[in-house]
Amino acid sequence: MESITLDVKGMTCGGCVNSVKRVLTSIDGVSLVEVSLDSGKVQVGYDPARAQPDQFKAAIRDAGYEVS
Ligand code: 9UX
Repeated sequence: MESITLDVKGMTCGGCVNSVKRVLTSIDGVSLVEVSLDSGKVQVGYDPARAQPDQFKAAIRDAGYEVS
């Protein structure tokens, strides 16, 4: 498993955390999602043969949050 940590802006409550977790977990090849509401850090563990960080960023943006 590979892991990347993304900086996400715009999560303001537990519902936002759950939304981000849900969209990321639904991506094929993602095996771990940890979200910190306080820091905005989102750690994604994934199989690089099946998933790519660009997909994670697109999914987070589609859900309505900013990611750098
Ligand atoms: Mo909480 Mo986030 O009510 O879009 S779910 S602010």
